[in-house]
Amino acid sequence: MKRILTIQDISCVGKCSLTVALPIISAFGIETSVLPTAVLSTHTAFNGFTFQDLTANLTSITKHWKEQSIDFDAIYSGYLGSFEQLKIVSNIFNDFKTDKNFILVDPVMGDNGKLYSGFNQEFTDSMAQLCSHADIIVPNLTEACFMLHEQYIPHGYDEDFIKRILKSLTSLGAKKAVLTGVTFDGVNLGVYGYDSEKDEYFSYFKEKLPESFHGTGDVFASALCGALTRGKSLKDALTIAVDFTVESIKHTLENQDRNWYGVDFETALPQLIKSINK
Ligand code: PXL
Repeated sequence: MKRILTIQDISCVGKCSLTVALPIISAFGIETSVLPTAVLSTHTAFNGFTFQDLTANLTSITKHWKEQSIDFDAIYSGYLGSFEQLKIVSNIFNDFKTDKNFILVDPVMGDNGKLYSGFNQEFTDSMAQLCSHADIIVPNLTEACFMLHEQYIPHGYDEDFIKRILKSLTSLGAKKAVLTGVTFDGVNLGVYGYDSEKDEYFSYFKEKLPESFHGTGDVFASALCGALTRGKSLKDALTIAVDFTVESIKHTLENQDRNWYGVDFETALPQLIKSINK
């Protein structure tokens, strides 16, 4: 069985980071190992969340894994809360990278032109450095613009702009970059990817749904990492991950009792499992 290591926080309530990555990667029939970086009562969009930093535990955990000769088919990092954690995760990449596995970095820092609570430009610069060690990075346009010191444009950009951003992202050092939340017409929303080794672009769009929700980036990145680990091509993996994210949002919109803080990805899991085994 394949094994993925995912490094991100536990937001106890909030349907994001580890509480999303674990079930989604497991649904792919992949063992999920976790390195929790912090425990928050909720994600940071709630008022008054608590935050217990786990930085001090990270190195002893990974040292033990080394002693036990544990390795991974992919390493996937998400939300990271401090400069020190970025440094430690970069060391973990060094220690656990092999020529058979890949590293996926989701530089979770913001959305809609704004950084999440606790982040600033200096942090996005350090995250850009972490991205240079990845095989594939999956920022949204906000995160990409902060990392590249580009003006964020909410809409009205064209394909040339997106292609330029993607090339700049791969110049940071990652071999492949995927931009999420791309829309040229406000009607269709999707992803645009670039493989710098093959000099190939990919895009995949679906009709934009009327509402957006927290945690969809984590749903997408977890599904993408799972699909790639199961051996899908980047193009097929992107299709699987976008379809799953859109299905999750659709189920959420159909749910009268939906909560505001996350998507009902759970209801879309059976379909995801079918799409992987097709
Ligand atoms: O969904 C990304 C995410 C992950 N972890 C924490 C967050 C967020 C987004 O706000 O606050 C703690």
